[in-house]
Amino acid sequence: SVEASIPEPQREAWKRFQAKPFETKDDFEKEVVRHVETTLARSMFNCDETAAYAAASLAFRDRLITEWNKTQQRQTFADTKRVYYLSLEFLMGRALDNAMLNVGLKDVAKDGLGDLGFRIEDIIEQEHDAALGNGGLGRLAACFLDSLASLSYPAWGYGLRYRYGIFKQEIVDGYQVEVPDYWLDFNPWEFPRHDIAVDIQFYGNIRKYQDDTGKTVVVWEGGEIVKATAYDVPIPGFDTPATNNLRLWSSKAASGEFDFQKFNNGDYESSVADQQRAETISAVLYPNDSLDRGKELRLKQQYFWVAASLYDIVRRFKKTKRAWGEFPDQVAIQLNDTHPTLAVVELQRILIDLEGLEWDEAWNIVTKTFGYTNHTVLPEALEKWSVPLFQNLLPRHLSIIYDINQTFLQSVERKNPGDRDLLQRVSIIEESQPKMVRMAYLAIVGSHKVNGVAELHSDLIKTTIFKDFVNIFGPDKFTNVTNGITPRRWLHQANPRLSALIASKLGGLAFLKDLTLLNDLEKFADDKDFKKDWAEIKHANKVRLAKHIKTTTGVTVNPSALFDIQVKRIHEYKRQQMNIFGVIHRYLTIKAMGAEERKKLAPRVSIFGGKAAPGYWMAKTIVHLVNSVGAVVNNDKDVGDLLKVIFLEDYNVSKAEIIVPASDISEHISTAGTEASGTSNMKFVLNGGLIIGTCDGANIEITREIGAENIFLFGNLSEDVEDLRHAHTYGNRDMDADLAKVFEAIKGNMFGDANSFSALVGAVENHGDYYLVSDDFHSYITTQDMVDEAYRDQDEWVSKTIISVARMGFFTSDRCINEYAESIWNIEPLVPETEGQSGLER
Ligand code: B1H
Ligand code: IMP
Repeated sequence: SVEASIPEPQREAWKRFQAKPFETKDDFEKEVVRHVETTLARSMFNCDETAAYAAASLAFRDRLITEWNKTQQRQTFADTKRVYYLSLEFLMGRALDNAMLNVGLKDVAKDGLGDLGFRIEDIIEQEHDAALGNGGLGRLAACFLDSLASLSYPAWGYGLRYRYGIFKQEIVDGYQVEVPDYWLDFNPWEFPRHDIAVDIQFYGNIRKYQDDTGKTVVVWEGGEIVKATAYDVPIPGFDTPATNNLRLWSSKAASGEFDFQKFNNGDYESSVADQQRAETISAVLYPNDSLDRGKELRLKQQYFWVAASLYDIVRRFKKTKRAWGEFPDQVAIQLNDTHPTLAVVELQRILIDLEGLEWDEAWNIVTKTFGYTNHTVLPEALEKWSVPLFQNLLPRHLSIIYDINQTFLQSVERKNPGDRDLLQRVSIIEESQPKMVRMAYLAIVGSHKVNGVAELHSDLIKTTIFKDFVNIFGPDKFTNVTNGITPRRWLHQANPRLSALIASKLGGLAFLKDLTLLNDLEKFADDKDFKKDWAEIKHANKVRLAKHIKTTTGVTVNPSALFDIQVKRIHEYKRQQMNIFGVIHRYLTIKAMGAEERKKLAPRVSIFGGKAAPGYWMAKTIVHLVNSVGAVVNNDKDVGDLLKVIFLEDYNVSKAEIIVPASDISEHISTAGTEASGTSNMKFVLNGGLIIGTCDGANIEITREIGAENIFLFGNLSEDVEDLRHAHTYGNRDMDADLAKVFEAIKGNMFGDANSFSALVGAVENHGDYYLVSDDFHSYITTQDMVDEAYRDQDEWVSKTIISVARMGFFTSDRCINEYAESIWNIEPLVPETEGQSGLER
């Protein structure tokens, strides 16, 4: 064994003094005090909440890293296959609460902090979100890490350590303003690994020559070198000591500091500029959700991260001294969208240029290793890189891409002789001006499995954007894995009282690891006492959100009103514009009502939240309209509590944890066929809210699971979208009459200068209404009326929410990860002996 290679006395000393994770309150307090006094150099006289947060976090971090070391040793000894999840985004949110709950020591920490004079809630609040992502795609990656660790899979996440995460959103005079998110001031959750550093090459030239044996050798030389340094973030599993790792790369100038030559020549500024240019690579997360802008720096980020990660993965494999042919038995790599597709090319380059394998042997290894997940069919989100840009930045990779494409097209040609059209359609190189590299096609050709993220979406990619590839590779290469969410964060952590109530009925917290156990709740759907507790918890969550609304916006909302929530990135396809048009319609309707009619109306609070990409002007206009409508409606005495319109600033993961448990109804109303899955829809239902939505993404499977009687579906179906759009272009349609009245109100300056909103109105009225707002408007508002109607019957409503929660077991990310493990990665969990001993009753 490996252990035997260390001399006995040394082994003894290590064993004697090895770190022991704290378990008791006293030991926790001892750790906190030690960190306050030594790591933070403070004393009990100046230990404020920030310091207490830092010290508590460091105590947990130490504990996690000890378990992490053991987990790594266990995996190395067992010599198991590992999966590597490559994602440019990990939207982790806060870590302390999650670590305390997953490790099962939140009560210990609560008492310990209490002894030291602090309230645990205040300490948790000190943490800055780790917001290294835009929205659903990044949060999915974070939920996957939680499930991988909780299920004890040998898994690593690889990403970029952005100095600035997604910008902070401020609303100033009704407009979105972006403020940088400098989150690394103090981050107790990361371990810098200055010993793990990789040199990454850019630019330069390629030179070919024949070696002694006559073999052609290619070298990539010259250009510039940037250094990648690893920062590790431990990922605790729930109810298991298994602790995985998220490795984030940070960029630095290769010399370590700056160019001494320049410095000594007195050119201090330019030597520092070189340094800064290198650091720019990992400086900022691109804030475009579902939009590709083709910037060189973004391609640099992608290669930097992919090359560093592959170097690390290959290094780890080489330590096993296995033959290259066994690489796919040891390594599975998942591409989270096309952003890491260069990994396919980089691995091929390593194998042929550096390790001397033949092309075919190398390519066979590559395609067995990779899997590719597609997250969108929106054309503007499909990545393409210009060939000239590629040629300059990564000359060797471009030449390998040409070779991959040639081999691929030859095989297509053999099976479809003479079909020039087909060859052009599927070519990895688009013959445009300039030529472009189509990254999704490269990802498909370089992987053994391609998956979509919900059933409808996976069907759509097979019949639309990737249709030709299904014919070429056969249908088995394409599969579906419906997204999921971790119930640890999105129920247990975000909604502790609901989690406790459920546990009291199911005999413990085991449902958090087997969410189908929720099924047993269904028998309480008519239990009077249970329903009372259930409704009381929802109300308390609404009170909490109402307080947050009051402190952040100054608006008072009535917690007994129906809370109608749409929080997600602002995008035309997600149709926040339809929602706000519906709100205006409601406002006009109320204004036109008599006092008697008004009494019958259910008071409503319409809550919006989400960031617009800084360059997405139409999305920013939507934010502006929502705020402008709020300013009018919320100050209209005549309307009072019947309607309030709230825009919550700076939506992020920790705010979602307050917002999600407080919804009565949430909106998932994308144009059919545009939202690949959606994951917040799952979170809202799991927290006892109902949803109003279109037949899109995972809404369809949610309906299948919870029953059509428990969801408010409306709108055109995805199969009709194309025809409707076609009809619009030929002017064959009438504007919805209610929507026309809404537009009249906007144009009459009811919400301020109509010119500010003319693009939004014009998109529907005059520019083809690509997102079918007018087509769906009528069914949207009549369905909203049905929501009002249903909400009046509170008894029935509460039963519906209980039944829905009981049937949500399918949407745990644990199910999802098990599907990936079995059908794509071919990996097994490596369960530690002490797993499941933290006392969850089953
Ligand atoms: C999703 C993205 C995305 N799909 C490009 N595509 C990005 C594309 O920075 N970029 O360049 C960033 C993000 N994100 C989302 O993925 C889908 O829209 C959701 O429907 C889905 O639930 C989520 C997770 O699968
Ligand atoms: P969805 O697009 O509504 O399915 O939301 C996806 C998930 O991303 C949310 O549930 C949040 O956990 C997370 N998220 C955090 N910040 C944002 C944001 O600004 N926009 C969208 N999603 C966000």
